Amino acid sequence: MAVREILILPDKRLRKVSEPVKKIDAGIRKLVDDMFETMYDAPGIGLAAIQIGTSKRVVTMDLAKKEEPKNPQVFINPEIVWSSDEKAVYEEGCLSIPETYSDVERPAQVKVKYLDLEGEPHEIEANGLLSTCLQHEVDHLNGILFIDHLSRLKRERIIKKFRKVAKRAG
Ligand code: K1U
Ligand code: ZN
Repeated sequence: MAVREILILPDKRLRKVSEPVKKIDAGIRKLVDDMFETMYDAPGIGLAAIQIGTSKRVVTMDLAKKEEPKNPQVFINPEIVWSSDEKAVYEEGCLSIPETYSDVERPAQVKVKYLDLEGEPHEIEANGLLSTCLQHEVDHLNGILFIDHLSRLKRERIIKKFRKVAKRAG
């Protein structure tokens, strides 16, 4: 297991559409281990494989509160198959856009199809933080960042700030 480097805006790889997983093999299991190690180290509540530079449709998540036991969840090839008309607003953050938080409006409920690490298919209906986090992570798999849901002005301000930071860092 290894803590991997998290890609930061404006890294172009964050805009790639990730490839479906065809076979859950040792490489995918190692990727998932590294993703959990990286997510817990950050710390974060979710991570998409592309955030550590691997363009595969794999998501890790743990929404357990500090006082609760860990609840690691893996979603392979997650697909949103239904979204509610009802909307919900949640303040989102992103490990690839550090220290930046903004209210984002998304469908309140979603149904998501995915495979677990054994390749077994599942379908869940999510609401609350699970719904928000799943939508945020599926967006990552499609090259979409939460700032794309903000006004152009807010988005461009954030991108400009991160371009400057990247330029200073060389
Ligand atoms: O995908 C990511 O960048 C991870 C992101 C997930 C997320 C957070 C909030 C709303 C939607 C999706 C994060 O984990 S940001 C960090 C964070 O929210 C957090 C970190 C430590 C404790 C509690 C929350
Ligand atoms: Zn994110």
